Amino acid sequence: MDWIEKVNEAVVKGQKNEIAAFATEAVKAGLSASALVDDAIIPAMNRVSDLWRKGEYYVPEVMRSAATMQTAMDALRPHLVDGEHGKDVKAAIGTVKGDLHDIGKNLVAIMLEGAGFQIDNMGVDVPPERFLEAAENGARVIGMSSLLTTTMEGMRSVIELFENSGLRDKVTLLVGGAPITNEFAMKIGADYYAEDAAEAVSILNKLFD
Ligand code: B1M
Repeated sequence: MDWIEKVNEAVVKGQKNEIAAFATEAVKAGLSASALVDDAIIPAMNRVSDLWRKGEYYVPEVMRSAATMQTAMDALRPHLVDGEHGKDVKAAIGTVKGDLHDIGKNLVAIMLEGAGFQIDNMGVDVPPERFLEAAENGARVIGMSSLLTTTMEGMRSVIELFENSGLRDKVTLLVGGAPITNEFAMKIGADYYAEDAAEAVSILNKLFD
């Protein structure tokens, strides 16, 4: 089994205790950290998302793989900094006010980080003002996640705040989460809707290459 396959399998299976050693050994063996992210880690998380959608993975498996991916990214970060992967684009991402779901949002954050974006992961239950503050501090992408029909309207409040602040044209507003649709995203005035983390990466990569 080569290193790409080994790291990919470890993320899919959630081998959190082994992954840092695998990633470090792979870099020592001559693989670039960016190749590991692009060819092993991101495809692994896409596989995890597929398994989740098919009902073959449940929340604990998804969380285990997400934690494994986070550990791999932590181990690879020193090798990615200033590498060919780095983009000079800050992206701030958070789960909207009242909502505590963060597994999908963290997946999006980690995969954007893997794609070279500088991530400000603001966590969960993020008040609208905090999104604006992130833009004032230089974020050019504002990502909002919501998993509840009772909190998704909070995205509209964030966008209204941007519209009234003079900063609306300075940021790309991306929204996602299980109850969100493209129609809803357009209705509230977001720039983009992404169905999953891979689509979020693909949209932002096209905008900031
Ligand atoms: Co909650 N929960 N939950 N929950 N929970 C749901 C969302 C629910 C659908 C379950 C159900 O009833 N079938 C339901 C919502 C119903 C609705 O609103 N219509 C629900 C409910 C009701 C609740 C509570 C109210 C339950 C209660 O207390 N009575 C409560 C609310 C707490 C709160 O937020 N204030 C609650 C609590 C919880 C836990 C804390 C127990 C836990 C969260 C743990 C955590 O996140 N740390 C939890 C969980 C785990 C779930 C389910 C089972 C799984 C969510 C998940 O992590 N999915 C969920 C049921 C379900 O979805 N089938 C459910 C895996 C993850 C990879 O997918 O987050 O969809 P997802 O992310 C995807 C995409 O949506 C997208 O990319 C990811 C994939 O790549 N995406 C983005 C997400 N954000 C994006 C942002 C982007 C782009 C794409 O750009 C910025």
